[in-house]
Amino acid sequence: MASRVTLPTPPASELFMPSKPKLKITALAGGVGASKLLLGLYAEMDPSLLTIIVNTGDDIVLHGLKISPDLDIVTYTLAGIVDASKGWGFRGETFHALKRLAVYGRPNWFNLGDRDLATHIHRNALLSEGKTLSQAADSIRTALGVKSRVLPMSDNSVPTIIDSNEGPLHFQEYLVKRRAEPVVKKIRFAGVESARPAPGVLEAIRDADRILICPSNPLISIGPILAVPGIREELRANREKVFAVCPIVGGKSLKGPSDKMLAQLGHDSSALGVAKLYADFTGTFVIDPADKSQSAAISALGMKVAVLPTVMKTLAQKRNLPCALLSLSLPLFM
Ligand code: FO1
Repeated sequence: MASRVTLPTPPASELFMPSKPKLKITALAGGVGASKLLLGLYAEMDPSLLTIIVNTGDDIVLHGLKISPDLDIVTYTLAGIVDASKGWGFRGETFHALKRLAVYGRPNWFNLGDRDLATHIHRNALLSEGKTLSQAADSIRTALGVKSRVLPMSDNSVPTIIDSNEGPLHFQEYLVKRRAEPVVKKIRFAGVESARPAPGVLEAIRDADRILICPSNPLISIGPILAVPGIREELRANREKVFAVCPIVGGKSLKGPSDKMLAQLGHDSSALGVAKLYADFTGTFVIDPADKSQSAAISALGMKVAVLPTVMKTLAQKRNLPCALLSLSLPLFM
């Protein structure tokens, strides 16, 4: 029977763990929305026990180069080189190459920095030599000193297409070029029916002690991962181990246009609305104290509810949530 668990927020000093927990964690992640939590986990656990399964629906080909924004955002964040104010790209980046590309009449709405371009050139060189996207992602994270495994959801191309009031748009055109202004009518993951999970993805879910769904956009960050045949089924089979952190607090997105997109597609823009999308594969749904009043309705969906501060602005908040997610013992939620 589902039960509600309200956890007091211990001061950060009490959450510092004497030794790092030896739990194998597998996280499902988009880009910017997931990064703060991933960085906290990376610091608070043995990072070699962390595997991150990343959305690649955002991938796009520009200037003949395959760009994988979420893989790069996660990798740059954990490598400590991301531009923290934007959440993507390199810190201290320059854009000389992009300006030169514009001289040739090439589109420059997607801000590819000079340092970032080296990543895309390297990835493309590997792909053209016959390597897979997984192998390219592993080469990049290893070279940048990231100790956790970073897996694309699939080695197959599965672009997220937004059917909007302006017609079909690639997700990056919708988000970056059109600044999420078009009205979303439908979201498609092109070719997903024949896509396969990347090597290691299903095993990472199966073998994990705990599976975390990061506070990423449920529709266009977590949604594409769940749509790859086999992944949602594997999560369902391991439901008791799945902890999903809600990306909506007080009806608003922690990051990006999740709230607007949920509403435009007829979902509730609330913790309960997200819980309904995750109920079939989530054991414990983590909500912020601001949404405590929705606990009973979420429990009624068959999930346990943990109430934890999910907004991560201060240093203490950035440590508290990952520490709490690592130290919650499963029996507490039975
Ligand atoms: N987001 C923007 O809002 N504007 C950009 O020009 C932009 C460029 C960019 C370049 C490389 C990269 O890895 C990410 C980039 N992003 C940019 C972020 C990205 O498009 C989205 O935040 C993610 O796809 C959503 O997770």
